[in-house]
Amino acid sequence: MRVLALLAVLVLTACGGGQIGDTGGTAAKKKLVLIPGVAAEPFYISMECGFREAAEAKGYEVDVQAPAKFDATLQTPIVSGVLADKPAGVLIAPTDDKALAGPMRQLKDAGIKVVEVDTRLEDTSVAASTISSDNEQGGRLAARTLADLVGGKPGSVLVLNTKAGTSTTDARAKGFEDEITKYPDLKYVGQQYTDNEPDQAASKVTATLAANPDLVGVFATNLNTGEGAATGLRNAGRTGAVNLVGFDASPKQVQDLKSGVVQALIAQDPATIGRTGVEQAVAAIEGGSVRRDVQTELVALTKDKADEKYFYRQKC
Ligand code: T6T
Repeated sequence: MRVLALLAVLVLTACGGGQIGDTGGTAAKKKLVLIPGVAAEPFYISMECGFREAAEAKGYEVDVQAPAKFDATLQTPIVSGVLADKPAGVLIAPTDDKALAGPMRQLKDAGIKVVEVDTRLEDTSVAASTISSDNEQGGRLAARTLADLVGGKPGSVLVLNTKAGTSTTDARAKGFEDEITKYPDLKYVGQQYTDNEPDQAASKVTATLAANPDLVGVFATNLNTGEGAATGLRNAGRTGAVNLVGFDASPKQVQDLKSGVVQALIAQDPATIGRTGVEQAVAAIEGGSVRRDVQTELVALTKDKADEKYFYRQKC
């Protein structure tokens, strides 16, 4: 009896003090790591705010490690470093829907619960849960919003995309392309990739304007392309004449919306993506019920309808 009691004390001691479970001999830390797509960017900063708030409320230690650029070759070594640290869960926005599959599978194989936040892998067997906007629907909403703004005037329409292989922006472009065909007066001139660089977005807008003087609308599929497209229209002296619909709601994008350079923004809810990611990760770690897919809200903001609760943050 005494021996059993002593054993029970030893087991409890080994599992206590911020440790949980046992993954192959080493107890996992009661820790969650967030790996955003890129550092110091308002969409991911807002996500981080929701992540920190929810993780701390659940009593988990937190860490955030982001690549300096939205680039799979920079994000991959971060995933490998986190694997060595063995947290209980990782929330990650994979910057490429194929290239991150191997590194993320290594996390899963080590017993770490993986939750995708925002972007996702093509391979749906790695993550326990994915929290994201309905991006295809967001692209459709952008097309309808742009067509309404143009108001029946015939002309060309351009999509500025980021990098091929980014699940979210690829889905937005697809939704837009499908929907814009319903407006025969609008001639879709195709999508152009910008490598998620604002300068490239700016120069692609000015080049498209030179080749298509009848340009009446641009859909920029994310924050950087939107900020860059606004610069392009400014440089060409065509702000207001060409309707610009962006995705996301950074402080700069909101300022451009208010001053009439941007006509509409499709805003996401990154803080809720971060918060819900924590809830799903903790459920997976602690044996609760996990939802494989969770969709968060999207809303179209215009100058007259721009509630600040949708604006992204620069700091928590
Ligand atoms: O639009 C967001 C995010 O949803 C997308 O996956 C990548 O770009 C952003 O982070 C904005 O820059």
